[in-house]
Amino acid sequence: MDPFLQCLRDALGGDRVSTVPADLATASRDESDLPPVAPRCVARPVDTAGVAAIVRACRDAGVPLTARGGGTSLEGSSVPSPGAVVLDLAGMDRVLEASVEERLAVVQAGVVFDRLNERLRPTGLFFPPTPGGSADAATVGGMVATDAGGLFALRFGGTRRWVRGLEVVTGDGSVMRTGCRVPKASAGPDLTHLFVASEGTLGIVTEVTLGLCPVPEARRRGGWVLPGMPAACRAVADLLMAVPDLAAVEVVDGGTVGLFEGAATGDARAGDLLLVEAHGRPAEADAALAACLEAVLPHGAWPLDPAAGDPWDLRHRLTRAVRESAGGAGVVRTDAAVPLPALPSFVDDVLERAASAGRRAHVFGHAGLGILHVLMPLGGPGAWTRPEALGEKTRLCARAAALGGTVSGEHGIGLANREALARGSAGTLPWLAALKAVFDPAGILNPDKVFDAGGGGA
Ligand code: LAC
Ligand code: ZN
Repeated sequence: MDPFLQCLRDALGGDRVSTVPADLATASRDESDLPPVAPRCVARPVDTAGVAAIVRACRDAGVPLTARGGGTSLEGSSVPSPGAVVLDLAGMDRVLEASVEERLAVVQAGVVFDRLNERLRPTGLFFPPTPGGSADAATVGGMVATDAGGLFALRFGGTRRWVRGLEVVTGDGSVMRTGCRVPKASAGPDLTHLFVASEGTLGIVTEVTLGLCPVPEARRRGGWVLPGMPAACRAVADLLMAVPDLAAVEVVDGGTVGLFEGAATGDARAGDLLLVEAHGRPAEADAALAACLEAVLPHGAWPLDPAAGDPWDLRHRLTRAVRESAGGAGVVRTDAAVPLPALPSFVDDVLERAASAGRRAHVFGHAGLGILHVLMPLGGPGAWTRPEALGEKTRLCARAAALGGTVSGEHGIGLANREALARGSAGTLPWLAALKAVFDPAGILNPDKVFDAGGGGA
């Protein structure tokens, strides 16, 4: 028996460390289309002491460690580092506390987003960020690790805004608690949020103290067809002037809508969608929707056919639908964000270039935040070659950064965005690397992610 594996088994119990091929295969990939990397083993701790024991064993042996929540990363954050132990946190899924008075929950990192909100339902509170298409699998720990956003991040912010405190195991195996239970603190620099979006490179989040929000009394949804994606994007600033606290403003290009059989949008010119959701008291939400209608009409909006099905249901299924349309060949994607005034021309340029090259680009996203998902399928009709798609991704990320936006609005850096980060943030990377050395002196925590600009990435 490999002495390192024996050491992990001694720490956790034999049945909590697997080298079974099926387990290694599951842990070798995430929802990105990056090549799988089989880990050395999968460790399944049930408590913080178990996590700390695994971290210390990896530190002593110099073995990399990749933490895994729901495995829903789209950018390779949870693809194992070569030779890594995968630390599967799915077994740490308890809701330890929910306080209505304090509007907070204390949860273990492995609790799934949808399960948490189901558990919270009787309290009348919820944890708002809603990751598009993966709310049924994404874990709170993974959401913290990437500062996951989603459809309602426009009104409620991303995960970061709701994190009041953390329990973290750092790379030397120490257990640290950061933050507090109250919503506001001025007690020195903010260590809690240093770990948000760090993708398991600075520490392993084991417990999260989350602020919660009252469930809105009423939710009203509106949707229109717009004459082109640039027009849909131009309407966004007017919508947000009319109703600054809209919960969601989404756009979906007509080509992507067309992937759904029967998803007619009520007009032969069926096309580009602009979707909004307003929250509040019933009268407020109604008034918000009326104001939205007034704001979009001058942009040429016409109503959706109510018989054509729920566009929000379609919205949640876009990522998976595009993946299916690629027939297993994979998808290269971006989630770059640009300032709102640049959004119409950014979108126009993406679609124009794809059309003139005879390629299929699927463009949708959280337009209210300037976050755009551009998906380039590597199979099916209008497929891109991988080098072409990666070239276009590089160009779009550089353009977004040059416009004052960012290379990742919500999915994180992982493997697939690290070169773009390195190019766009050259001045800050040495400081980030210095921070990594403080929290992870042996360099074992997900070492090839975020900071390491070398090698490939797709
Ligand atoms: C979405 C995910 C992919 O917005 O971020 O659907
Ligand atoms: Zn998204």
